[in-house]
Amino acid sequence: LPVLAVDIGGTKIAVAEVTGDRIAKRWQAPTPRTGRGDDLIAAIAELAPKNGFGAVAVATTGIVRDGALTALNPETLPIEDGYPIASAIERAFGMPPLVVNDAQAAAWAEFRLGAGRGFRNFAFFTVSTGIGCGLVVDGRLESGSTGLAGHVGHAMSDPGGIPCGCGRRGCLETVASGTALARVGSQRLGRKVAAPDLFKAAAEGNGVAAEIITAAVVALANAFADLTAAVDVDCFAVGGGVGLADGFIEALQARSLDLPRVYRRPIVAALAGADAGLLGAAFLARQYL
Ligand code: BMX
Ligand code: ZN
Repeated sequence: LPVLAVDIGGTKIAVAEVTGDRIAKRWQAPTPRTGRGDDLIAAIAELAPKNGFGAVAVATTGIVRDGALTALNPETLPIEDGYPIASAIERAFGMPPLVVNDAQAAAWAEFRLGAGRGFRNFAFFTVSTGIGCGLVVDGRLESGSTGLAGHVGHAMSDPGGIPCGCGRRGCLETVASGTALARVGSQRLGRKVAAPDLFKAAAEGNGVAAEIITAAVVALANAFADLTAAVDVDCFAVGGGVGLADGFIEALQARSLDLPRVYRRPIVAALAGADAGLLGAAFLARQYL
């Protein structure tokens, strides 16, 4: 039987039927940003077929610990602290799901059959509403004892920077996420822009837009180097709406060439693209449920 896979992001929810290594069917809707976990479940129930599945797998933005979901950055996804997502999904679909952080799930999919295949240490980054990261070390997916492993979007990027929703200041996510690009872009261009508008403006020759994107690229390249120093990452794969925007990965690669050789590692696009979280959650469900 296929796996019902769900990916809850800060901007959209995707639901898919996963058969073997493939997505057979896929549905998508905007994430209800109401601050209530029950509204997420209702949105998922509306998208997904109710039966015909062998397992349910959920990848979600936020910290997942013992089947409960907490936002590290409530600006990326507003939700009650410790929302019991596993039991809510079980009530809606009649079976206990596997629940995992979205970037951790995507890292696992890329490691198993995508850009991370064959490496010993591998990192996946999603540059999206927030910045997520999943780490595979010595061939094992790291989640940590509290689910926090890989939350490199909250590594220090700018000590004098703005407060982050996580409670620190100047996190990578406040500099280089889609949310950050939209905020800084709107300020500096003097009109409301979303991240895609900023990329369009840069492509059309707007120097301010290009400068903002470069600052994000520099911050990410430095975070990659820090992580390489910490766990000797063999390869980085990048996904997410901003990460997969035209020219973004090329800019990261170019920037990494400015680093001392010891920190330079391959940077590639996530092969499963936007579906890596769905596939990774489905694989983990088959492995562990
Ligand atoms: C945030 C954090 C991570 C997540 C990352 C990418 C929350 C709600 N989320 O750093 O858990 O992996 O964003 O999330 O604190 P996305 O919504 O951009 O995919
Ligand atoms: Zn933070």
